[in-house]
Amino acid sequence: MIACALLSACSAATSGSEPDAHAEQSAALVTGPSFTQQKTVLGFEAPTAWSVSAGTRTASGDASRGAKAVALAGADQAVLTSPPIQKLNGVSAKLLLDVKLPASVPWGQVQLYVDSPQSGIHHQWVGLATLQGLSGGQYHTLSFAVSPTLQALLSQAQNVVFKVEVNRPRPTPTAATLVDRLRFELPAGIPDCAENSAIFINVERGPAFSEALLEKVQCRLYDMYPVLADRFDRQAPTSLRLLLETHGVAGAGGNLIGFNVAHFTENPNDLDAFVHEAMHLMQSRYLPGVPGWFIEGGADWVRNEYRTPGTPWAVAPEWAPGMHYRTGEVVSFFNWIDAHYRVGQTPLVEALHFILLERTYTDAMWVELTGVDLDALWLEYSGDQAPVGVPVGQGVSFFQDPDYVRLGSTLPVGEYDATRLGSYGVVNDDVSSIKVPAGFAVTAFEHGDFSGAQHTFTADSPQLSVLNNQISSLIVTEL
Ligand SMILES: [Ca+2]
Ligand SMILES: [Ca+2]
Repeated sequence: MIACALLSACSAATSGSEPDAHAEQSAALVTGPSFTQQKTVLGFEAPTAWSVSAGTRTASGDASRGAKAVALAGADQAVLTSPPIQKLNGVSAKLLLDVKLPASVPWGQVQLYVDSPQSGIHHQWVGLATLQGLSGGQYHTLSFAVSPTLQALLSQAQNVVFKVEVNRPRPTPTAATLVDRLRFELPAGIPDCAENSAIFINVERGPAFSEALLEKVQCRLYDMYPVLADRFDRQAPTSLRLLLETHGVAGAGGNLIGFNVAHFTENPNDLDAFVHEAMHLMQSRYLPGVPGWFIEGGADWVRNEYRTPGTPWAVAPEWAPGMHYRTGEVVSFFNWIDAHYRVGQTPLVEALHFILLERTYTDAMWVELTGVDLDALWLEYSGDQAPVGVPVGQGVSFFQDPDYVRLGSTLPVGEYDATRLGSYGVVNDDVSSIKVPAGFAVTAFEHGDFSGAQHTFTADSPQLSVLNNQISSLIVTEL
């Protein structure tokens, strides 16, 4: 199943306030499977998770990669010890480490060890790299060869501990040596952002696309997919397929994300669309029957949470005519629910997400999570302005799918342009069946302003033979 993100991924609305970018959740140094642990630990993004044998180790913002490095001071010799990493990814023939000395040293070296007693690795020496001759004040990359035997062991090992032993004379007691970015060397052609990643992206090339932009696309996924997987689905796929395509905007399902090269060539700042698509992969295990608007709206909500500041995509800040939860634009609605009905609790999207991994969707879930039913929430959110339809049978009913499946709304006599239809929850260009009670008729139009192709329906139509998925305005009359 490919969840298409046409509506949400391509709406680059510039109006409205720009919500603060959500501070990315600090990656979990947790027990249990983690998509972000290796990157966080070996990238020294949580430097204090490493222990030190002598002197001090503090977090430094002077990083060679990411936001943080570890600063060692106060001892000529110190051993940094990592917390255990549950499962190593990307094991290769070379380990690399970045080191920055305060000044060049007459002697010194770094030695690397690995340890995983439960996997038969007992304080195994990996190698030594000299610090002698390196200039101070800048990062240098040290290299340690990993033997084929050790590679095989590490690929299977659990709870691997890294030890970095640093020996060098200190120019002054307070001058710090910075250590950052321990990683396995990546195969040629894989962007740096993939280092220490728990996922691997297979790019399936198609139409021509900028290589620089393709790397940015991959990096947005390498950065964000593991964060989303840790938060939303620890069982999410670890091997992704990235397809270059020529249609739509982007879509995702299973372990696949496709995107239209033309859209991203024209909108190179729309990379957060890949956060939306990555969320769709977290939603892949939903039981059937989840409304499409929640799948799209939930992915939009997540995209908004991790939004890149300064990019044009923005959510509508509040209800406005033309909006209905069924037609999209629900991020502010979800935030409003959190602020009014879930104070101090898990956000609604996150809570409902985990329920949907276990149970078939029902409208009663809104009552379960908020105490109020969905339409009542929507009405309150809109300040009692959201129009509501009439009961089925007292007007013409419009459904998104054939055979009267997925009711949009039942509309009384009146004229409904595109905006008004949207306010009632009738999704533009998606009506596929209509129920017309005796005494009613409806004239439907191709365009939103009562123009273009038109057709008058005077009886039930379980599968529209004209204007299927094309209706954008309509006039309901009583005969
Ligand atoms: Ca770092
Ligand atoms: Ca339809």
